[in-house]
Amino acid sequence: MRLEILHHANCFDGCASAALFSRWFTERESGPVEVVTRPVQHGPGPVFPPDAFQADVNAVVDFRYSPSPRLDWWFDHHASGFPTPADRAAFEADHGGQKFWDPGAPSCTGFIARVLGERYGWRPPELEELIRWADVIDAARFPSAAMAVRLEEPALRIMTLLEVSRDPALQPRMIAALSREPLARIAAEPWVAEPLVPILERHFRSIDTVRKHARMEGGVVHVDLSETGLEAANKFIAYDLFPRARYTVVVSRDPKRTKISVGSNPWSAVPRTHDISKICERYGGGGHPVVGAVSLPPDRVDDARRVALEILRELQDGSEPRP
Ligand SMILES: [Mn+2]
Repeated sequence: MRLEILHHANCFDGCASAALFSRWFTERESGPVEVVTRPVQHGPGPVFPPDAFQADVNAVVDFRYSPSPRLDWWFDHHASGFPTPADRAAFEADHGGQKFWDPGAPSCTGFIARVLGERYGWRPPELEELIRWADVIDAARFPSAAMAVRLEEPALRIMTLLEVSRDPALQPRMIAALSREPLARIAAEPWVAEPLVPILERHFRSIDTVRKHARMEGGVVHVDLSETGLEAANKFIAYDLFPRARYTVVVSRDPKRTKISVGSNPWSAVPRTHDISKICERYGGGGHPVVGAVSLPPDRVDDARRVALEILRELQDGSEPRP
């Protein structure tokens, strides 16, 4: 039997979700299961590859819903899990008991663990560490910005490699490892530790780049990385540099898209008053109440800057959240 899992790409929670689900599924099946995992990325237009949902069993985890009749299992926790009202209606009308959505869950991994525990009595004690870290990472519940910037814990090193690496072999290999090995052992493997050396060097250099291009206005840190050659930066650097910031708005660019990333400072003394997924949805993006993003084609940097400025003004002190 062939199981294909589509998961949120370059994301610790997406990969951990695929690891957890594949572990449960293969333990439950009596015969051999060939597990194939495929990363999928948010973006403008159709997001599922045309040849998706062709396996014997098809699953989507930590990623948006598809009304395809060939989708067998679905778990997601994104507030923007349904691209259209018709998708939402198709989900509501599905009573097969294999599609699950909880926008309040801190991570999709934790959500899958809860559902499989409650429904099937499945509790894998050796994967508790993975589930706990997915909750910490995906909900940005780090005890400090410094921890999220120093990247010393094995889970945070794995997170960094998954977010940055463009090696197509990495995510399937990592998912297989996450489904059965402790995080410290995985992080010490040469195929993880070696590619991380230049990535961590770049990360520590990127702190300087962010410092140079960041400014804080009205409690919002605005960073424009589009001309720096830096495709992305750890989102907590800004909060480590500006502990009093409430929000960040970052413009970045890679060969495939221009992106506006919006975040709220989890350590802010002043509570968050805006729903970031709602703001991003107005520009065709999405995410969670605490963090979200808008993607545009790579040549629309000027539009991205304009969108970033509009979001910046909306988030600044003294401006009221829009209804
Ligand atoms: Mn997630």
